Amino acid sequence: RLSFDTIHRYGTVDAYLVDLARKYQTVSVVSAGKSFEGRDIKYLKISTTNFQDSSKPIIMIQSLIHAREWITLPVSLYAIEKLVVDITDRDLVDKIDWIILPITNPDGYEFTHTNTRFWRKNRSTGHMIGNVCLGVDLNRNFDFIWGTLSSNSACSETFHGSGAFSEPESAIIRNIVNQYRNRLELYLDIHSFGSLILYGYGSGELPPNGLTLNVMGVRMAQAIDAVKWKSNPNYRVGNIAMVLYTSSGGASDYVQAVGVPHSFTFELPAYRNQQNSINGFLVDPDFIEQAGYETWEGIKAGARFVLEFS
Ligand code: 0X9
Ligand code: ZN
Repeated sequence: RLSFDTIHRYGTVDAYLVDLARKYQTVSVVSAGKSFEGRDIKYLKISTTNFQDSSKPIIMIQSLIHAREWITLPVSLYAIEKLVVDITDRDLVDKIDWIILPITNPDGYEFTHTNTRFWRKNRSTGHMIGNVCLGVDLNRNFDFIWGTLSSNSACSETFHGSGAFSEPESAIIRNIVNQYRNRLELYLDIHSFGSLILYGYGSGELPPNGLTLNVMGVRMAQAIDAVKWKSNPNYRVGNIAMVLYTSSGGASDYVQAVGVPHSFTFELPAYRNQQNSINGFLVDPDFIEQAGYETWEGIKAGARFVLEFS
């Protein structure tokens, strides 16, 4: 078991995923490919039957596409715990197959521990101008109106790369989504911060089922709000461009556009210090387990919506 009193490093999480797959019959670990610097990007498949032969709906959860958003990691780890080790909602384990990818951007993530705490992008050096500015914003690198509402400058925090899927980390997500596209019913890309549940598209255009996405988003938000820390704001739900800002190349937009019916970006609550000033990406150790717990309530509400209406 991994504790919820600290944010674990890549190596610890990586070993934990392998260990779980060894111990539990319902779990298999998949090495989906390597990051720019050569770290293995692993995800778990969780199924009470044979994942490959199954026709159950799939829910996919991913975290840490942005390196500095540390609080998103325990959310994935908590979901794994509740689906594998400490099962309280049998139906969700029996009726749904789960894909959980805890560390989408391992190079950037390790860099936030060893060098620059607020690093956001990956660590790809392939697009440097002269010898400065590296890294691509993976959440601008997907093939959804790529390059139109993002930055072309390698020095920008929202640099979109040299082309859609120029980065191994985003190509890996594309491959997973394409492999399971016909069974994927819900995709959650977990970010921080802002207490938001967002649906497509980043252009401001709504998918045909936009109203359904709103209803589902509100259900998830209400489930979280019911158990959240009172000092944190309620979640707000809406279209990415309307609630936040416009963007292209987003992971959740790509997944929605290729036909996965329900795709969301979560923005977890911000960290606030005693004076209530916001330093959003920092992590309050007391909030780690709570973040896992309350977000799991939201994920469960989403899963129940899938079972009810899909
Ligand atoms: O800007 C982003 O990538 C996300 N916000 S964050 O503060 N975590 O960086 C929001 C992404 C939502 N946009 C799309 N999925 N298009
Ligand atoms: Zn983010």
